[in-house]
Amino acid sequence: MAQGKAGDYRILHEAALRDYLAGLPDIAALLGAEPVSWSITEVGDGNLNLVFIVKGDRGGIAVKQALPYVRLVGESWPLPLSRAHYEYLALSRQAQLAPGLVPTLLHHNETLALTVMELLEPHIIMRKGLVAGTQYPRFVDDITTFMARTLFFTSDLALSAAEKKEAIAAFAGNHALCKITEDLIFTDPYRIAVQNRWTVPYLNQFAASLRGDMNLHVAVSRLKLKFMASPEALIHGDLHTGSIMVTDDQTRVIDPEFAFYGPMGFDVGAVIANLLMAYFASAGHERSPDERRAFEAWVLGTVEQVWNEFARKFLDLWRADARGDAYPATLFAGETGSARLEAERKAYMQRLFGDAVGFAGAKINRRIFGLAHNIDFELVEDPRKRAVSEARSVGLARALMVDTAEFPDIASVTTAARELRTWMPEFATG
Ligand code: SR1
Ligand code: MG
Repeated sequence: MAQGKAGDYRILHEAALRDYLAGLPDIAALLGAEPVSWSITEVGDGNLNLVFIVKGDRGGIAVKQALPYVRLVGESWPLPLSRAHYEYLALSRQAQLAPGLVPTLLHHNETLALTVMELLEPHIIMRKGLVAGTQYPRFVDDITTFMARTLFFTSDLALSAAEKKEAIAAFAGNHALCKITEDLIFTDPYRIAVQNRWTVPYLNQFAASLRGDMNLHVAVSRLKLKFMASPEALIHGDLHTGSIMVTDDQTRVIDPEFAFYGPMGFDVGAVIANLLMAYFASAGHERSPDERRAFEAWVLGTVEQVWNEFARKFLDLWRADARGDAYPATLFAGETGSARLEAERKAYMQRLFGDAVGFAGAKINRRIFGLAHNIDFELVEDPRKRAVSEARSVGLARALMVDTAEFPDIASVTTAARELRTWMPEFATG
């Protein structure tokens, strides 16, 4: 890891980046030929950072540099460069715990807030594939391995109390990124906020409902508190389908700059929410009725398998690898003890499921009424059509958040989604 003097940070545009990389022998060797022949393209389409793809005649790399502000908004919204440090730390830990499921780290410079990683090619951002109606056969197995292993092995079920507290402390400084989540997901969509936007005029009434619905305000505030005050495990913190790169047979989780010790259900709920949004948005992308039925069935099947496989893998790890200080084995000796512990494991998973369901609802609403939207909906050009998909999603989101207990299992979530798929809001029929 390279370090310079604090204050030496500068934004590396093409020429400066070329010089910088040319000074890194391992990276230069990987790219090959003369630095002057390398192609350098800025491809970042996320909300925060610069991302470059650099290619030489031998190979390619991806370079990510944090900007001192939110890219989506501009310099008026400063953001600490330290997020690059937390992203590097999280990626390093995830690489140990879920090998092959995150990009390989090649170089990190703390001062420049810059990380060089393997170039993921021909991977694409999963969200783009879902918009196109592509099914990903490896996704369930890979994402559930990633979540089960990164969440289990950083929790009190696997770590000693001392290790766990040290780990919490190592990420505690990433609070500016947590604050973004606290504001943009758990607060702004439910109040008047300048950065909010939605599909006007169709969703005006829906936005007003979000602001006036006290049951929803209680639900989202409970979720916010859970997010702020539940350091259960090292969570990715932004595990949407834009943070996942895929091919037919590979999955890589990227961009953990929002990582901190938080509630496990936030990551699981993020994956479920983004699949549900892909499902509802699908109607807006079909060129003829029912054209995407097979894709939509795959998405809902995937939602079910994501939870079921995650829960199975997490429980298997708990049964086999519980070296942490929680649930001491000495308290659960003998047949009675092990039966009781097994029942407790199931109860734990049920609570985690409830958290994931609630967080999934909050993740949906933020993409429809908050600052940062997603292309699942945004690429539906006809605003009325887009609003229909969004309104169906919002209907499910409210139920997931307010009536969480009415969703005892993942099948009840997909059943509700399927029912809403044919619901027509008044603005669409009037
Ligand atoms: C101002 S940042 C907006 C969003 O982009 C990131 O991907 C996170 O989801 C964040 O909430
Ligand atoms: Mg990101």
